[in-house]
Amino acid sequence: MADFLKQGYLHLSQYFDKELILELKKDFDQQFAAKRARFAAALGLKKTHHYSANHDKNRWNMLLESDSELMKSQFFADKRIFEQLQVIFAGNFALIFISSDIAAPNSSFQSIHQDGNDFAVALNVPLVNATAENGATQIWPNTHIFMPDGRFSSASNEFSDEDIYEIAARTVPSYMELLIGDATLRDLRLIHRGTPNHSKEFRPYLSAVFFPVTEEYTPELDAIAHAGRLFKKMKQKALATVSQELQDHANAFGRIFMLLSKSDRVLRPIPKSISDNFSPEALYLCRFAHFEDKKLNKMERSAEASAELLSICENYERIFGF
Ligand SMILES: O=C(O)CCC(=O)C(=O)O
Ligand SMILES: [Fe+2]
Repeated sequence: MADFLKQGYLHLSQYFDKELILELKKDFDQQFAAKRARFAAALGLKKTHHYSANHDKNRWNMLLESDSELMKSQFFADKRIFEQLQVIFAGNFALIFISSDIAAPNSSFQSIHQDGNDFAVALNVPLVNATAENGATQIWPNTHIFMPDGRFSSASNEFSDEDIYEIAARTVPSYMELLIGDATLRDLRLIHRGTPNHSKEFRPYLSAVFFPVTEEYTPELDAIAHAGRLFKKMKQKALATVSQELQDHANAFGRIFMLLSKSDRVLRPIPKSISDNFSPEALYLCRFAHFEDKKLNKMERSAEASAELLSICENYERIFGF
């Protein structure tokens, strides 16, 4: 724990059962192959290949399906990790993204970045051994905060791109090298970048992302439905015009939409067969998700949160010319 607060990440060595991770990889591989096939079909490509991707050059980001072994496993609600998160957040928090990051063969260095200026924590679980050879993420330890006294703070840090390059030049990065069974907790403010995958296989990390929650309400259902339709239209237009810029805008909108909804499961409700077996920790973490089991959809809605979401929708409607 002290390591997490000081370095901005915590390496959990041989934490998950290796057999479990290999089982989860089978499910992941199916979901990912289906996603690439959908993507290729939308682009009119005859077959899927490594050179098309939805995120960055040869890099993918994929939300995990709700009706899947990955969800059933509740890997994101491991009891000991949950207890660590309770200490780290020291208040309410929620699981907002149940996702994955994939470096495909021939990925390149990303620009050095933070995933956000605001404090949040990602749980990364590699589904293969991740090495400098196959694109393990590079991180700059202790860059999540840059206070003169070096003490942990969960305040936002408003680094500009120039700040990031300057800070990165002052400290030495390390590769997030992980074996199957390992996991990492990573402060999203930590400066990092994806690196080239020189191997012939994909390098997937499961990425569960937890955010602090100060208000226990979300936008109203009609605002969420409107944003959901808009998001779909944006992705269609980005694909149809093969525009990286529109793709980036659509990705950014999706992220804001799900952050304001406090769950990426508003577009992919969790089936009853899955939630019936959810632990108390999983139910707490996913309390803003939409569930097939109506009695679990009990969060408060707020007109103010709807107005915020709808005004962001209007901005993006302008960008996309809808
Ligand atoms: O998958 C990786 O290695 C890192 C990707 C990443 O940092 C990002 O896309 O924000
Ligand atoms: Fe990142």
